[in-house]
Amino acid sequence: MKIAILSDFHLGYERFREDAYRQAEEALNKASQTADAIIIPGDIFDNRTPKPDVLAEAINLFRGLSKKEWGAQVVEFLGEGQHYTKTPIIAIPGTHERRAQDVMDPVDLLGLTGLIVDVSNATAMLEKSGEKVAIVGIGGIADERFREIVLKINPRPVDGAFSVFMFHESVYELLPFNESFIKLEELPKDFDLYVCGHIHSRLESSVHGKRLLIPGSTVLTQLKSGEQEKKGFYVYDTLTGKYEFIEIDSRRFVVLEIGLDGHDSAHAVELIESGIKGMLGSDMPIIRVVLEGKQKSGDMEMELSGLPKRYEGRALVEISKSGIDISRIGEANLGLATKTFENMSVKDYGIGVFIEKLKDKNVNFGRISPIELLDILSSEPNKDKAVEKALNELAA
Ligand SMILES: [Mn+2]
Repeated sequence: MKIAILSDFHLGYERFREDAYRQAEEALNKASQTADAIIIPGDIFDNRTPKPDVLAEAINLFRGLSKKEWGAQVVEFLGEGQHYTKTPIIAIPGTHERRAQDVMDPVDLLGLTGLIVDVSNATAMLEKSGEKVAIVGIGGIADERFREIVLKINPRPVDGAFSVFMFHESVYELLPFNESFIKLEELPKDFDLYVCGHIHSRLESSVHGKRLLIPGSTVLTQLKSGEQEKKGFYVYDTLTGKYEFIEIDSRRFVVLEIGLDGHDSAHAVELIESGIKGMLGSDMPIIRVVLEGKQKSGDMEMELSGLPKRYEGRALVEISKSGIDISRIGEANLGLATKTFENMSVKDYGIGVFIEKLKDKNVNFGRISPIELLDILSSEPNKDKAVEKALNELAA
């Protein structure tokens, strides 16, 4: 049986809403042409309570596929919930869709429509000409609780079937930021294949001597340098153990690293602009400019804030100042009236103060940096919404 593994569509992701839809559509269509079944390890939606028009996007994506003649069919369902279709599109909710237990999440809802089969804490048995494949799923949950859930549920492969364990979690060896992440050796044993979502870059590893495949997201969300590769999905053949990564036509993303050391602000702005111009094309790329080091003199805050607007329609430009040297923040306590941070913008000064405060409070960041957190908090004019967004990111 050929199984396509597609993940993290993030439908409704505000910033790149059309990309999220179009790239999910392309991945699903391509997958349906090459595979007998599709499995989706989480984050179909960007939000746990998507608006009706986002739900409509998902319904539109899956409705056509449910009418297709598939190589495999769902023949049995075990565990929590039930299935309402034989169409072999099997999914779990991810961390972005997670809601309290016994409360409907949007993947439950898709399951109810009979467009997909939700295997959160359940197993779907697929069959194709006598060959059986079991998809055993655990829905996305806070990283620190996953270990306990695995022990409690104790997912097991199914005798006589090629068994796939599908989950949506941070794994310590792949993201060594936090001791609370599950380790590869702690994942349930004896499965034939392991499939994980959550991580937005494509990764391959092994668990208990078997393959672990992480296809990455179909849409760009984190703007990390590892996301510059083409997006796509895996197709795994259960009979041969062979698999391939199939690329989709995803929007181009480039990270431009610009060192500020020794440059005055006028020269630095010139460097940034010529870098951006070198990356332009007819495809309207997303360009993240990462500034590093310490500029010699001058303030370029004004020029920088005008850049995204200047390239509107030609590129989506984002400026990251997280690499700027703010080592002199300590001295800045002397106050705004002194000259000790004349080369530093008020925002950079603010970032320094923010980081110090967070350090005092021993905040556990998980996967996002203090600068990213500050960006989230300052991107939203409504205070409550900003806090909600930040908490969602911290929990993601
Ligand atoms: Mn995700």
